[in-house]
Amino acid sequence: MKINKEQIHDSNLIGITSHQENFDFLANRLTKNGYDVTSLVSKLSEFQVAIPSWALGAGGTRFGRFSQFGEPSNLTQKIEDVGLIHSLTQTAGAVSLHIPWDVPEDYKAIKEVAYSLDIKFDAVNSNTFQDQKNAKESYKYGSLSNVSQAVREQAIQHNIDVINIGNKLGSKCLTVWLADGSCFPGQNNFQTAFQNTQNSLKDIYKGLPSDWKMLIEYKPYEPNFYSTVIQDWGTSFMLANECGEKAFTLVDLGHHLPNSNIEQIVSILMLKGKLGGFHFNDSKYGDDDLTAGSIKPYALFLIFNELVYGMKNNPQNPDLAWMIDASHNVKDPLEDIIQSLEAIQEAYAKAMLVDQNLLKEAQQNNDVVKCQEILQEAYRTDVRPLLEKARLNRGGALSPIKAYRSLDLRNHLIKERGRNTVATGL
Ligand code: RM4
Ligand code: MN
Ligand code: MN
Repeated sequence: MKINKEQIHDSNLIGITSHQENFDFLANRLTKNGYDVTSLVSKLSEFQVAIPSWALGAGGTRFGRFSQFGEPSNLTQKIEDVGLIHSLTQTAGAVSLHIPWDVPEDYKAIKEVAYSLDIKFDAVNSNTFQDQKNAKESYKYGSLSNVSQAVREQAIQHNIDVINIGNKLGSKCLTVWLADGSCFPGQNNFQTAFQNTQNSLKDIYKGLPSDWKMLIEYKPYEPNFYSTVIQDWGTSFMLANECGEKAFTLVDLGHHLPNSNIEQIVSILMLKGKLGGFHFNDSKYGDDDLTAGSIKPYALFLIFNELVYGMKNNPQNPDLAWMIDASHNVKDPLEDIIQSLEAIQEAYAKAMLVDQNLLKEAQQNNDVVKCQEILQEAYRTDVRPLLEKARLNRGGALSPIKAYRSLDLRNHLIKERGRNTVATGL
């Protein structure tokens, strides 16, 4: 299912006057304070975030899963869902595939669907945390770290296969997240598990095309509850360094122990030129995969403050692969993703308002109060009219959620696909 520009345009009519008033008010104020509003808006328009192919259906927990109805039941439909989100938000111009959940059957056809919707193929993700159909070896006791060479070889080969699939689609990046670890003390030899992982990653790295990147994602626990081989940014950073200059660390916001200072991690990785990618979500306790900005919006802003600083001051760091990595147990997945995109753009816009020169001066003078004032002045600014303008300029919706609802898109999807369809994913 597709929506056209006219439908979006019509849905914008209701709010357009008050948008213009709000925008003029904010733009005047910002211009008076020395900001280049046109450039802020165009930076927001350029900022695109990939949607993971596994987040378009309902997510479940180990206690069960409740369908959201009308879910995409094949890759084409998943890309069409990303297309819907992108038409409304103009911020989701890429999809990130998880293999083997989403192996294309007909590459040419899939590419055509994606291009017709202005969707690119971002990082491809390997999966060695589940056993694959008809696989010879099992990942029950780990994949790249496994004590068995045969298991490690199968997992390495899977990653190479994923690179080949990505290559056919125009992707330039492989993301590796491992569930490997142990549930009980003594189950694993930490050093052996680490060394096996390092060697396996190096083997995968050898298969990486020259213009590709490899992103190594860390996570402290789950599904293993005693130890995880790639448990934190330091471990990922070490492994990326061992692999080489095309390997980087990927930060998933939900993959930290409570109260970790993620903005500091982001900052130092960028200084070292090793931050490669980002998975957005929010959490209260663990890897909750909730809507970005729904629980700790100030933390998201502080993270973006470091990202904006790094993108300006750290040319040694590559362009980042941005992705939403969320799961939707109780919300319509498309609405949830739209809310995440809004929160991401909002945090980005606010971070761009931080007066870096003034902040530096206040830091030099150890003026702690002033430092806080500068950050909070930016954070407290209602930047939503800038986001609206960025969307309108590209033919998107003034309010993507309102448009999604007024166009009754979920019911159209249910009519088209049926009620009890189930998307592949977790
Ligand atoms: C993991 C991790 C990975 C994602 C899987 C589905 O917790 O966040 O990025 O691919 O979940
Ligand atoms: Mn992730
Ligand atoms: Mn996760």
